[in-house]
Amino acid sequence: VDNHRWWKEAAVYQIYPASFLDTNEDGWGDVPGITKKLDYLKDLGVDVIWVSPIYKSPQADMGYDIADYEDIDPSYGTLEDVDTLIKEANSRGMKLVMDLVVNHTSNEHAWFLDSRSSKSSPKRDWYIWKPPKYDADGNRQPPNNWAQILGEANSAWTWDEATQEYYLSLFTPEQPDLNWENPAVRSAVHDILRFWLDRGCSGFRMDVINLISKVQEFPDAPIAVPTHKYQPGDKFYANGPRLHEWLKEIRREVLSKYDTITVGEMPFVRDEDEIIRIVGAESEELNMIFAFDLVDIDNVPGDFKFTLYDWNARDLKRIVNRLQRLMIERNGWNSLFVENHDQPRSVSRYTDDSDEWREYGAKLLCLMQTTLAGTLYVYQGEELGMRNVPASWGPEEYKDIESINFWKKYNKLYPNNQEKLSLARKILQKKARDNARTPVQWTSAPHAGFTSPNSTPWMRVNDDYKTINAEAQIANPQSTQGTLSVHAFWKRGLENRKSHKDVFVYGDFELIDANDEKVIAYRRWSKDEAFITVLNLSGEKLSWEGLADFKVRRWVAGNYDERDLDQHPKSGKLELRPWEALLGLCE
Ligand code: TEU
Ligand code: CA
Repeated sequence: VDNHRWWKEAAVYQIYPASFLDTNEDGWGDVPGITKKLDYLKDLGVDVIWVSPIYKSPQADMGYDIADYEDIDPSYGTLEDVDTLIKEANSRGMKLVMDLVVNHTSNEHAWFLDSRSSKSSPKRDWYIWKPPKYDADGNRQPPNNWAQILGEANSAWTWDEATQEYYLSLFTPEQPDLNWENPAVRSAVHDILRFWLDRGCSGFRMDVINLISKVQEFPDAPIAVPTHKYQPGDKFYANGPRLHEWLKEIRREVLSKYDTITVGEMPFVRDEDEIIRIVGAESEELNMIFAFDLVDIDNVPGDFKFTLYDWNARDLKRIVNRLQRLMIERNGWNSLFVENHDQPRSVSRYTDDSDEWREYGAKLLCLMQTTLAGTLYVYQGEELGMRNVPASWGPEEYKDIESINFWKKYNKLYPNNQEKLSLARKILQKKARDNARTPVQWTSAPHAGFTSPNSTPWMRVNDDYKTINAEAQIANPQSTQGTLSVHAFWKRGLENRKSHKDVFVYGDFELIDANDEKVIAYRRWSKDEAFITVLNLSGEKLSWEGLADFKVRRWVAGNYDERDLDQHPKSGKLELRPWEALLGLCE
């Protein structure tokens, strides 16, 4: 059987439009800004562009709260601007993927306005309404104890004064969950897909698509975090009873009639059988999912997100191995990503983002991703090695509703407790989604060239833009130390991945020296050739014995001086420098 698919080989680039490029001087990125950078993306080696939501939205959650699925928010431009973007992308051989957010709508969507207008509204049943419960003291309580995802301390249910019922709002009160049990809702969703596919878009990233089917008894969640009244309820809403039925329905009714790429964002799911049901070669559901294993690596297991967990290279290796085997042994497919708009910057999270080591860390992560199996997703600025916001920034610089809620929660729980509040600041600087949302650093001009010098960006530009920006990295692809700029390294990495796709996209995978605590190394091979990737995931010099059983013909890439690649031994013991990354062609 031919298992080759264009969407497996594609390099996808994620755009977070508000922070990408502003062309009309309002400090907010826009669709014409994306069109303007198409040549930049093409040159980098991008095949598919996924744009985070640009639909009409009150922006309670930066567009993940949609008020009209078939129109563009004026802050981003117009439908005609999107038509132009699609046309210009297509003419360069690139495709556009839209973000489909249909687990919930905005509370300002016409459907919800109608639904909340009265209990007898024909749209009442489009959302999830429940009467209150009463505790022993006669106080009104939500129908169950589920916590809100973007406001850990709050209930997932929002009280509606007018009709005296609660509605389910897993993320924020501004994002009421749709009732997928209702066939009219599902067919309205199908219409949205058709609308965009007919306009020329090539597929969808489906926001939290595994949360659409809820256990209909809506039971209380077990107590996982005893200090909190409301608890993580994912057991009852992630990968629920009818998920597969509804994904198959989308495929049958809509996707099967087009040539698309589909990726389902799927938090909480770990079970391999469950994943294979969705992305297995025989499955009629989705092409691939975003699994959260790698980006959840620093969360205390079972606890909320804003916790700090001390992980190590072995944890990372276990995850990589598991996800690679899932594709190869079980004939599934997956995505590769370490960044997106919900995650801190990868160079800060997995490596060392100090001035001394940042470039090495960013290139190590690039070498890892460009040599693993899976459809590769690069997040804007990742190709420049952009890093988290500086520790000196105060909480007022954080714009994300989730960060704001978290800061509020700490201030309520621990008022004036300097120790706790400085812990909260530290957690924000490490985990907040804002870390990935600062404007893209294009140049060393004021506001990093994201907007004109006289306008004010909606979010503060990272202080480091004078040294870290696209213009500088493109002007000097190779330093006098013989190292490539992060941008040049990515460009070559993507090129190399494509020209050896039988190995890097379709080839086999095997960990080398699986028990080493600091080095992650693996072999990838096709019937014609084999490569070995060696990554020192530590800031220490190491002597690595893992090469004992291999013979390297030639070292082809590395994140130190590439003029010295020859100096590395071709077998036996390998001396690795801090954060060193090497790619070798095997004998
Ligand atoms: O995210 C869903 C999700 O569960 C997480 O990525 C979540 O944002 C994170 O764990 C919180 O720290 C998607 C979108 O990517 C995100 O931007 C939206 O806020 C969310 O859905 C609701 O639409
Ligand atoms: Ca703008």
